[in-house]
Amino acid sequence: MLQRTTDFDPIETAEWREAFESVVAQHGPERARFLLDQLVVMAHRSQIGWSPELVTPYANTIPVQAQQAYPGDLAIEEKLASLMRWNALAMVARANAAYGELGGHIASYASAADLFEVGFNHFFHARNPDHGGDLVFFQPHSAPGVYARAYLEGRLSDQDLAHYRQELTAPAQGARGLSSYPHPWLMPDFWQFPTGSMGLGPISSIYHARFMRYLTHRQLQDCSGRKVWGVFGDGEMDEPESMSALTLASREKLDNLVWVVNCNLQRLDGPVRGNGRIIDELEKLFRGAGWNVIKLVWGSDWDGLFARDHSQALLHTFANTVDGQMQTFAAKDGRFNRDSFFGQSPELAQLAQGLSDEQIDRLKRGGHDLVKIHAAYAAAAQHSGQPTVILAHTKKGYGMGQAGQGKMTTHSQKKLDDDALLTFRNRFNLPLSDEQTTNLAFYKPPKDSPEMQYLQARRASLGGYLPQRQTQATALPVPALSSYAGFALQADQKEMSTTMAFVRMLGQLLKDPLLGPRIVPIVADEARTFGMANLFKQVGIYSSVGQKYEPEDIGSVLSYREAMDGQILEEGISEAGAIASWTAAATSYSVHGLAMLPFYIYYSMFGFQRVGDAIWAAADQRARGFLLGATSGRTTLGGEGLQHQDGSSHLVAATIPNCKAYDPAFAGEMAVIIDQGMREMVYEQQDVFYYVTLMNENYAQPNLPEGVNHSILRGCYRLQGPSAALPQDAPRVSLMGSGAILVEVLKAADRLAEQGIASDVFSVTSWSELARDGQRQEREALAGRKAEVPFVLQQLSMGHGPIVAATDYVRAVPESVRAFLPQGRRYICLGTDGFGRSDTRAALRRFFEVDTASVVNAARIALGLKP
Ligand SMILES: Cc1ncc(C[n+]2csc(CCOP(=O)(O)OP(=O)(O)O)c2C)c(N)n1
Repeated sequence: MLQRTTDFDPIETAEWREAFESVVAQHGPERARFLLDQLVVMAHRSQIGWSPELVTPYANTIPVQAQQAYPGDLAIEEKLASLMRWNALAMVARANAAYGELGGHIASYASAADLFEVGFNHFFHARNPDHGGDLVFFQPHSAPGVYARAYLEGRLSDQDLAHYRQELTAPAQGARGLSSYPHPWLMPDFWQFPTGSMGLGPISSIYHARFMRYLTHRQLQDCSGRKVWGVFGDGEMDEPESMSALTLASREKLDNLVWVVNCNLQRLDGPVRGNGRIIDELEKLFRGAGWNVIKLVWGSDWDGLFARDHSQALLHTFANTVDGQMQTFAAKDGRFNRDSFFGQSPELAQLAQGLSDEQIDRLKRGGHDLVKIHAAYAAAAQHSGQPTVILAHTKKGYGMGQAGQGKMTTHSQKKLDDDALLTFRNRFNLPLSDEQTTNLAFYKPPKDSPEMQYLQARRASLGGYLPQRQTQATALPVPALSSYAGFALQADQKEMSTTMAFVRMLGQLLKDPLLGPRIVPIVADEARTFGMANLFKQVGIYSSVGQKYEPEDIGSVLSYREAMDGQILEEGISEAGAIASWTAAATSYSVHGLAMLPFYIYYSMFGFQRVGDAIWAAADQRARGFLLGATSGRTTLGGEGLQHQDGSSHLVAATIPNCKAYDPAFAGEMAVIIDQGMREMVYEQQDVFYYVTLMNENYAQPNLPEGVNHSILRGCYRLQGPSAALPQDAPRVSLMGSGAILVEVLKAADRLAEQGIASDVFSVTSWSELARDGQRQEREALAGRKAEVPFVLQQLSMGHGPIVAATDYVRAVPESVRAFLPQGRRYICLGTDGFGRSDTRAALRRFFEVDTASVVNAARIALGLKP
């Protein structure tokens, strides 16, 4: 907004202006800022109802005179960018010409190409022995552009490009298929950060930047001099995750973080803010959140127009032009824009005099001008004390002409007709014959051509190619189980909850001289709930500024201690933030070459259910770490009711291929699982992560039987056989139980024995591992290969008669093993389907029919006895 009210005394206004200009001219900007600050204080004091606008005029933040000389060869860089535009376009169009179903995007990269290229040529530093490397998050549907660059660099072949989105068919042609979006799971030596689900890239980039500070402050690795760059969409900024950690970034002064928001004003269906201006909206939002904001709105051709525009007609007009209209200007030609834009006032028409229609057509937006982009990136890179966002104004489908530039439908355009292709070739001066163009031939200049040499030299000076995912990290030894979990293995019927046991183990592990410092405990404001307050004192809570206050509880053994080298990441009430934080730590082995081991403990309901997509992305990123779903179980968390009682997380966990999920009943079982998880993740360096549910119910913890460790890890073991007091021919059932419900099952076994019924009790530690094993064996058999007997079948064969399974999760969880049980034995599943509610555990277990009496009843019915 340029002015708030009508100017009724222009002479007075002019005097104020002149006074201000003379201060700037004579005493410089610092003095000017000082005076303005004074005026602001006065304005607040006199309560005139004024505070400065957060939005600046619709123009570049960096004035022309502050631009550095361009350090590169503009002609060559533009030529290279044009080639990448072409190869990216050809890649998508070819895939869709062959198979219309493959999809892909042309218009997004067309808008982002220059933003990427300035980064690649001048800023994005690769990791090599001398430099830890920058982290770069790419807009997902611009992936073809990143492949197009890797092709010119010689990292991908013609054949690879020809197999975009054909990961399965490619190998038969001697090619590697290229994944649709950045997926480290699918291209583990290439992509580092999955961004395909909008909003997760932005929040993840913030927590990665913060984690680099954490590593530095804890003196584990010096990450100074490294940056996190993220190119995101303006539509993407609508996702709550994109926005939710902005203040964390500014509070933590993350000047190692630069976001470039590609403001092409469009999203998939239409304009992002047809009736407003997204750049202004984002400017206010980011500035309000404490970020350094750089508007990159107009290209260099506009500099002269602004300089001649003494009446500020351009700024007035922009202030009254909404994005929907701006998009129409992008979609139309110079003739139209002369009439419709410059025709709006005599002042504008005068500015356009001397410009041909073609020149008007080619007036660039800031995000397409290498010089302006460089100036913005350089300013962002040098800025200290705040994260920076660059709001880069671009055109969606830039250069696609009538076929797509600024069109409502451009996002989904995957094909261009011959005329459109030839126009594109001419527009970007591509060295292609008509035939090559209409055949969508990929183009790579000879190796010794100046442009290829330039391209290689630029990357060499920035440390190598990027993106490039690395995996070397020194393996960490895991201490002996007995050294930290003896109390759990030999629990001697002591009463405790598995949560208490876990926290005690964690406290011990943190003391291990080698592994301890690499552990990252993460909580989302529930450390006290889980009994972890003692860790505040023991290892401290990470704070980038230490502790500037005397805590209320100073002197107490559990006092709240924040420290620069604190180890706990206390994320506050943000599960989205905490899981992003966990992901940063869990991928440190790859991103930083330093294995870290995060334990994120949270209310189990607020994990897979609340941030399931973020966990899916972490799985894609090959995270290694522990997720601990605490206060778990629909009936075990008695009083909290419908939105807290988790009955489904194990169902979702089972769908993530590299997630191993366990629901142990006993502290000893849990210890064995944690031990194995640590071994697999930090010692053997497997790309798996563990989900373990923990309960808050106190009950007697038995000693772990001898020789069951292997079975615990595979998913179940026989905990006890039939009572010796019963006759050999007594009716017999098998009872399976997991988590806290195993305790009900054990009581049911006693009750049944009193009724003359024998039982074998199986402790199920992981339904999903049992089901996976069964499915694996079945696939082997179907493929005509030798299959083993499913593990659950092997185990159950130790018992006889019908089988009753009971869990604190929905029935679908135990149902998942039905196909792999011994034949001819009836299988009844008891679970907690339905909405949770508040009451005592006993009442809830009665209600959901997973209590002792329900197990007894199911066993009798299965045996054909009266209830
Ligand atoms: C969570 C999520 N929702 C929806 C989509 C589908 N989608 C992919 S790209 C896109 C539009 C992106 O618009 P914008 O962020 O403005 O980027 P542009 O392509 O315009 O540069 C949408 C809705 C997605 N990938 N992720």
